[in-house]
Amino acid sequence: MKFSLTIIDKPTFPGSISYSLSLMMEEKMPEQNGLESKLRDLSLEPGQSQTAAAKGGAKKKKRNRKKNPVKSEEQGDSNKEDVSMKAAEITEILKSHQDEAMKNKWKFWNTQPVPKIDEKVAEIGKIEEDKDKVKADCYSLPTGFEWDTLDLANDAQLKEVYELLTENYVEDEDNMFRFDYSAGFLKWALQPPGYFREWHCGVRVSKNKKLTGFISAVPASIKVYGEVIKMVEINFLCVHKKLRAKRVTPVLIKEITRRVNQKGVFQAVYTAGVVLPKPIATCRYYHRSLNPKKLVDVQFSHIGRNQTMQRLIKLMKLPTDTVTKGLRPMEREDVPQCHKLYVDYVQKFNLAQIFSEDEFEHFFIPREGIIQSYVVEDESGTITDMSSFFSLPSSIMHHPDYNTLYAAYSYYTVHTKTDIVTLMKDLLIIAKQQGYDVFNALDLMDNHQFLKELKFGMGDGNLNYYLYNYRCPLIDSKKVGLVLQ
Ligand code: MYA
Repeated sequence: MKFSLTIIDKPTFPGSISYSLSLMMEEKMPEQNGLESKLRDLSLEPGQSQTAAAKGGAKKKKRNRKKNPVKSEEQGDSNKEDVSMKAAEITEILKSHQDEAMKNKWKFWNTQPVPKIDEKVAEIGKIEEDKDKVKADCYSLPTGFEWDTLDLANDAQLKEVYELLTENYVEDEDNMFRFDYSAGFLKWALQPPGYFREWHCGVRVSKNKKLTGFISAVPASIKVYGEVIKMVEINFLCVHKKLRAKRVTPVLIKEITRRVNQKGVFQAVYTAGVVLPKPIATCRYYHRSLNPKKLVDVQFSHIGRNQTMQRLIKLMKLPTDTVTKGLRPMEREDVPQCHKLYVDYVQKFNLAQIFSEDEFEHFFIPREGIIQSYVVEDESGTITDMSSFFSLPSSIMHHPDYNTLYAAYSYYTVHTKTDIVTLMKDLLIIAKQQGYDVFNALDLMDNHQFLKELKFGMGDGNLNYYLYNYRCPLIDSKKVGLVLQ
């Protein structure tokens, strides 16, 4: 399919990042890294800086995406019976990446406890033993930069993280869309039960305190095949556009690793659009148009050659009302039942998050504009099914009429009694009623059972799953039961 394997077609590996700057930042002076001039740029007033960053972004971008706002085909992959990605297929993708990946020196990643890009992994377990002694002081940053632990309970600091991400975070490869996680979303994702402030790790310009880098970790119990391991989820790695390709990333990763190790945790899970050493699973994005006219207008999707706008609108039209009896928003009292339903259900996957009841409540209780969860309650008061989606808009960067693409992202769906197609169709209807333009889903868990039937189109983005300091054989997308924000 045209959009499905763009990473193969255009493998813009981190290898295309300049290797002339080969040393870690701590090993190099800022002058050598070209950071001195970057520092001057970063002293600009916020407004000026934003414009400059936007200009920088106009250059053809490295394919450095995560759950990127990707363009989709409207009709879906209608000839495919099984839309999920198999281990054999993943191996195929990785094989085609191998040449590129072999060219890449992985100067940083080769120093880390992760499998080599071409390594065949058959065993399951830790790569390196837990450290007895963890470095007490922070990794050094070049002169002119300093670490800061962000306090997301402080609205001004939360706004700084929001602004860094909204101006510099993940874009599609044509620089048309950029994720616009809301401040409320960031608090939801980054302050679950048991979170540590120290794991909200920022880099500032010393002189004007401008936030120029960020990385985060939150605690999570992750089931990998048969074992449940206390890990962290790493997310929201971001380096200001003006500091790109200067080896800031390895320092951020080493520092967050140190801070996590200090709390006695030595494994992590993370996702990225880029291929790094070495994915344990690769999932693919699918998109269901809810507002096809806007999606075509903003070039998120395109009308096929034998298609007209009118026909497309008709094709994507949804009923106005849901049909599942007993479908309603999740409430606090539902948590014990839903939690059990969820934990029982995810056992069948090889990669899954085992939420505690508190964590479950935190992540699933509806929050307006952030997370929506629905349950199906039968006549006896038993919850039989649940489904949820989170709200992750993207900025539309250069459009005269539209600034924001409203996207709902499928989170977790557990179905025991209700047919999954019926349940998800109702979720699409709800998302449409709430004003979303598109409903996105990965081909993981049981999602392959509804994607085709409900007219999801295959996107051009893959999402790779990784473990840090833990190895395991490749996992089919159908056996992935983990959705990260
Ligand atoms: S994925 C989302 C990542 N963020 C974005 O895509 C936002 C927009 N882009 C940026 O902000 C920058 O381009 C980033 C790279 C920061 C991505 N994950 O500083 P550099 C390697 C890991 O010169 P830049 C998410 O949040 C690259 O291969 N490594 O590069 C999960 C090279 O290493 P090597 C990456 O382009 C994050 C080195 O960085 C990524 O200026 C999980 C170059 O550094 C990437 N997405 O900045 C992080 N992209 O020499 C890992 C490039 O080896 C966590 N690189 O090729 C590991 C677990 C840690 C905790 C462990 C606890 C126990």
